[in-house]
Amino acid sequence: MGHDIDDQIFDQNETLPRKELGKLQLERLRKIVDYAKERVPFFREKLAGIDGDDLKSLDDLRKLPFTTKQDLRDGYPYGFLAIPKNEIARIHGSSGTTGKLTFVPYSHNDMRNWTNVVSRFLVAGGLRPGHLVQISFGYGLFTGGFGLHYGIENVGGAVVPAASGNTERQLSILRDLKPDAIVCTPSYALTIGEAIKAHNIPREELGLKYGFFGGEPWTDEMRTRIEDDLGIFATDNYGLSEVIGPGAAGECKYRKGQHFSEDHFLVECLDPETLEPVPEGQKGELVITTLTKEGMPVIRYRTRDISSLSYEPCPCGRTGVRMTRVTGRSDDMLVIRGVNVYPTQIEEALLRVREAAPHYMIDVDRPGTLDVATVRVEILPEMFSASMRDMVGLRDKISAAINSVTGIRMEIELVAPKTLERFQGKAKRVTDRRPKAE
Ligand code: DLL
Repeated sequence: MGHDIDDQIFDQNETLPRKELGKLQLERLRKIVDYAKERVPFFREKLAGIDGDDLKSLDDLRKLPFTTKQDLRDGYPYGFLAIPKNEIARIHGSSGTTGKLTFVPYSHNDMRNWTNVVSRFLVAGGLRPGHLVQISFGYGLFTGGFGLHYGIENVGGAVVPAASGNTERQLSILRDLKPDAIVCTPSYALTIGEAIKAHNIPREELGLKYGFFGGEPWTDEMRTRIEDDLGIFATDNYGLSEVIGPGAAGECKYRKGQHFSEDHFLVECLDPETLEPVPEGQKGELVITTLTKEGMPVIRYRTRDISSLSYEPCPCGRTGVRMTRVTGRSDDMLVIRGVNVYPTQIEEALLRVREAAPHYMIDVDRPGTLDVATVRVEILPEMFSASMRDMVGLRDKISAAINSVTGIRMEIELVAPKTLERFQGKAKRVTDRRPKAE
């Protein structure tokens, strides 16, 4: 399906030769540093002694201090607002994984730029004028629904703002309106795929062609499953509210990483411990500087997202650096008996075992001195009446698959089909009951 997509490019900035891009970035970086200093007390203090003009090359970015989620929280509610209140066009918010809300104000220009960067990945992944798109993301403070909505309309597509939840109604919309594309989190796509199967709806009856998924980590194995279930070509897109929302980066049809919109977002990949750049292709934390944001600029924002960058040219002609799939947030990483494990690794392992459903939960305990990780996995309905021996065999198979991906043994608990929670937005799969370190 991806081969059918012609090589349309939405915005010529996507193909700027890297030298020119670098010039544009430096020019914008200088401006945003002065702008942020002038308008936001936090940056005035943090950037004391550095002016835009002091930045002679992009490497000088490393002289600038970081901004963290905690800094944004400390500035709640309006501490990072860089425009007069009556110039705000929209406010979104993010509660993050820990629950405390931060607000993100946009200027009218920010809204235009946001719409533009979302349009880029939509076109890159197959959206064309005239397509009908079902948006099954939440609409609200979450940036997913509104962000994609404006982008789709800007490309010339039409939107069914289904919002997330009420899976039965999602199916009616899919079946009756026959949208060309669907937008949601990968875990909700899995839930919808499961409902389609449960109703025995043939994929061909749906007419879906494309899926644009983002908002949470997922694996290539999960992509294959979703594509099979829905009969689509699926692309990944990345972003975070503090920076803009969806649109920071997205895949093209070659799906060899997500192209960053580097004319708007300057991205670094740093070792989270030393905060020094990691070599190209190696994993590190993405750190993003907004180059054009007016409402709430951020400088060297520590995303906590672990990925790697590739500057290799891409056959699509886009020159924006590509990030690999986010393995997970550094704060989602579990350290189990000293080994680092991401929930996506469990997903990858489970999707290799045909008889297991990709629905799982991870519980971590420390009953004595050692960590015990238990993965609860649903079996497929057709396995439900299998013999004890088959069940034991399946448990061993899952355990071996997890061991080969993560390098550690986990307890496997098989549970009946459709008993684990289904997600409509971002999945929450980990319960860590270990005592917190002091
Ligand atoms: O999730 C923005 C978004 C919405 C992106 C819809 C794409 C589609 P937040 O709610 O602030 O914003 O959450 C941001 O979600 O730091 C990542 O940890 C994670 N995330 C977002 N997209 C991806 C992705 C939106 N494609 C946080 N792959 C980020 C992996 C993702 N993780």
